[in-house]
Amino acid sequence: MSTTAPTPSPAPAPSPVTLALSSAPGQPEPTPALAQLYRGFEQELLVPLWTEIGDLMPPHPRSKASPHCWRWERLLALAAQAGELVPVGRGGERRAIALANPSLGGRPYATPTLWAAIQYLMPGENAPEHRHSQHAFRFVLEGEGVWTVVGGDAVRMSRGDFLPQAGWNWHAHHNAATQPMAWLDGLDIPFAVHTESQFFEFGRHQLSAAEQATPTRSRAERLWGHPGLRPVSQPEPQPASPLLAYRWADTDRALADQLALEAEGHPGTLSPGHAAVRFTNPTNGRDVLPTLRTEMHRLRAGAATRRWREVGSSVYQVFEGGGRVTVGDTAWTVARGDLVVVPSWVPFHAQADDTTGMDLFRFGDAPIYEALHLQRTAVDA
Ligand code: GTQ
Ligand code: FE2
Repeated sequence: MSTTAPTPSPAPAPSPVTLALSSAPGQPEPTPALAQLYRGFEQELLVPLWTEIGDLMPPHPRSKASPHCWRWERLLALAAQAGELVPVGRGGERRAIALANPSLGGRPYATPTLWAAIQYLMPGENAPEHRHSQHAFRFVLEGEGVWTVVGGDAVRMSRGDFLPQAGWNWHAHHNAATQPMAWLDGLDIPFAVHTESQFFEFGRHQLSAAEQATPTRSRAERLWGHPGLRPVSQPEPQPASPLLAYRWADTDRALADQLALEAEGHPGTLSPGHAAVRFTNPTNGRDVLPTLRTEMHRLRAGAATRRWREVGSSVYQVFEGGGRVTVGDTAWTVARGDLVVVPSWVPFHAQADDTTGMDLFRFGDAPIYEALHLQRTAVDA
């Protein structure tokens, strides 16, 4: 007969609700009767509004996230080390290293809604096929040689290219070059965590030879990548862009044209010396992904953005040039590749170097707020 030591009965769990008596304005004086009332609330798991209202209903958003800047040089060095030490394959899925906002408890969240990561693939490596409900994109700061295969369509990735990848599409990446390659991933992973809406499936371990091809132009670009021209066979609006690559040559020309038009005295720029374009879904003219807004901004040498704040958060990456970026009370001198996060309702301002100007890639969660009619913008200066 086996004997087991009697297990001591566990101590009663402390109530998750603890209410503090307060003598704040408008609050009753602490008395034994009031203390007893509050103990009654705790025991029944009840919380009165009057002790919480300042936190629950502030006059404007007060983000838990902090403004922060990550240096590309450091990210790239660590990603290269990971390339030597950590294999990429089924299970871990991706050699992606995420920015963790210093005020979000060490979770891999750049902001409360946005994931931003550097992904790194060694020559000849394959990141296995999978799909997830989270929406994603790649933005390429430098390098080439990786193809991302979305729904069997191999899409080249080169410097300055923007590659959206709507949720639930199968995707894999392979490096067909002799050099390692790094790029920026943006996803709505934290948003999906908070909304408890995640789905994920593993795909095949090996792509077919045809899918491992390295065409210059993807099928998606051949069908959808013609400015102002929609295939008549595709009349239905789609919730996310079917165009799988937005090439740097096109983005660059659009920005250069805005600044040239301004110099000739014509409208086009967002504010003096500040050109900006948004990546859009060619089937409906709206944001490229249902949850993510993505833009490229160009500041002429010495020019500055307006100072503005918005509901929702953003991540900026310096693509070229440099300058000074201010978020709330913090300012950084930034150079190519550096990343800055802007929490909700914290003012943003950028000023380009006098000699180089500055190109800034931006992504944010604005479509979520717009869909719910929660967006607000204030231009401070
Ligand atoms: O490349 O498929 O940074 O699924 C995070 C999740 C990249 C990807 C990330 C992902 C991917
Ligand atoms: Fe993925």
